[in-house]
Amino acid sequence: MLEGCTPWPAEFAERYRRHGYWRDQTLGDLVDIWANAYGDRVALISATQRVTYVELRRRIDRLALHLLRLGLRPTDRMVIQLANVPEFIYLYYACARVGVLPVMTLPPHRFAEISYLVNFSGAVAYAAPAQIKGFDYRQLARELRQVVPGLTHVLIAGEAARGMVSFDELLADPIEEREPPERLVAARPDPSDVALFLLSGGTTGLPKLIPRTHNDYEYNSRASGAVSGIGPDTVYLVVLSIAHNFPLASPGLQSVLQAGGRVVLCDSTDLADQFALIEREGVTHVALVPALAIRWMEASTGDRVEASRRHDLSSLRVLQVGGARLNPEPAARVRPTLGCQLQQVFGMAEGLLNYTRLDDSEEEIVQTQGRPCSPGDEFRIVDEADRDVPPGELGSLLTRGPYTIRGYYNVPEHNRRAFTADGFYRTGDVVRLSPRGNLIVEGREKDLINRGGEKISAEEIENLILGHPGVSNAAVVAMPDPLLGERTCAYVVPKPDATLDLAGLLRFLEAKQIARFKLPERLEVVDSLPLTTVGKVSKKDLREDIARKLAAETRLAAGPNLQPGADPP
Ligand code: OOB
Repeated sequence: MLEGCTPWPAEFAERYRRHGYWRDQTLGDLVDIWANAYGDRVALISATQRVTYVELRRRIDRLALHLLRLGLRPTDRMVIQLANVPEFIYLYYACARVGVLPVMTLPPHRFAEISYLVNFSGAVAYAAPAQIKGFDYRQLARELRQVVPGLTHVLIAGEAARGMVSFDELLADPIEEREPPERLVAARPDPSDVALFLLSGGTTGLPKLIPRTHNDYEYNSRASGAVSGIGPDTVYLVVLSIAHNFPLASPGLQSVLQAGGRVVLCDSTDLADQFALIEREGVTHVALVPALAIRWMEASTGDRVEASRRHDLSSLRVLQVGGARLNPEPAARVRPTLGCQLQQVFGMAEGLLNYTRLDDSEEEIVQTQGRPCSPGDEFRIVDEADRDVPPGELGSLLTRGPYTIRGYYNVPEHNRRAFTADGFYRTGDVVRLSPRGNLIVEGREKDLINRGGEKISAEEIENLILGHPGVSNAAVVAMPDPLLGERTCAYVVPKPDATLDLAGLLRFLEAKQIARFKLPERLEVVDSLPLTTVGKVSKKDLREDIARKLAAETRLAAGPNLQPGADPP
């Protein structure tokens, strides 16, 4: 196992193999298995490409040989920041074939996040688009190289700049005619070793890396596919960022390829484009965060539907919603408005995946976040002293199993807090059990903002705000939002004589080059921060304060006549 990663104890590994959870196949082996089993069936569809399983293997192998030729070696790390394009899939499996370890990042990440991840992972390679919406990733690559001389390889989807390599160039060069294919056999990694790193939701100041092995990640998608109705006739639309665990492997594109289905990549945030793809390709399955699911429902109901969005969505069978809590009210509207079945997904990049089952009762599907997808998953719901709470009562969720990590990469101190002595991961989620044994997510203990499924570490943003010359103290909390569920609110105590407004704070934070979704959307300037009895900032008080203020503002905006029963503001 790669240094800095925690393996499963031998008796667990033995058990996971005995039960058939782990098959000792690499993610790269899958590419061969798929090509042999599914041949000329269509595997992948994007705006510009239709690729069969055999062609998929050809492109992946070609890219894998090029990675070796460029000098990349097993366990080398590559930070990947690609959008929903075919190159992502080629590269992910090419890396898996030769043991190069992708570090999965998101297109909105900027210099601050990417440079940290390149450094922390010791990456020697970076893969990115040329540009998206006016942001030039080649410029980011140049800036990275100035601070990380070890960043030897830059791969660009689109037009490369000097000193960078373009995917088009590599994919057009038939290297397999010059290099013996045995090179790939020789480079095959150990299935029990790390295959990729996912990013953690982030509860501390700096993001942590989640090492996922070939064995566990293959099972992750296989077990997920089995409870999601994924089969050879599945047409799966990827609209969320492809590097997220949810669309990647939970069940995601990986389980669809395992089953011989079709993956349709959508790189547009425009609903009309998304709906047009559903109609054109006959999409059956899609994974969304609650905010996007709600937008889809609004766009397809009643008279408000614009002509451009009037598309036939009748091929949709399963709408998977996860990443943040979906309230029962929108959950109940999925079938009437979109005409398909809802499946709630409560998952985490660290492992455990809960799904409502397709044959659960409507009530269970609307009211709960499902149950673990593998019989090998273990979970406990515990009180502050790690004692099991009685069934049905609230507690924090602990878990371990055949696809749940035993430790983050290279953070031994943090791991002692994030895992129990017997290897359970402390999810930080507060849950209870429904009478039928499904989990209901009621809240969380971890200090983050879940902005429509995108996780923001409060501590990370607080540390940045504290660097502002006019700030004496700061706390960042979630404020309720009807669409995104939560947005970020910053409480700031200015230094004497300093004045501060949101625009000024944002200018300061933007200069730090962080992803825009992390920027606070409201600033509350206060004289002091409320403290708990032990002298820590009371985020609970702050969350209640901002929720109260927002509720009062909403009432005011609605006007007294519209809210006859409401309390006076
Ligand atoms: C998914 O993964 P992450 O790693 O971005 O975030 C995990 C956390 C969970 O611990 C929980 O706090 C929250 O996101 N969460 C949910 C939820 N799904 C995730 N909270 C309430 N209801 C849900 N349905 O978000 C993720 C990974 C794989 C599949 C789906 C989601």
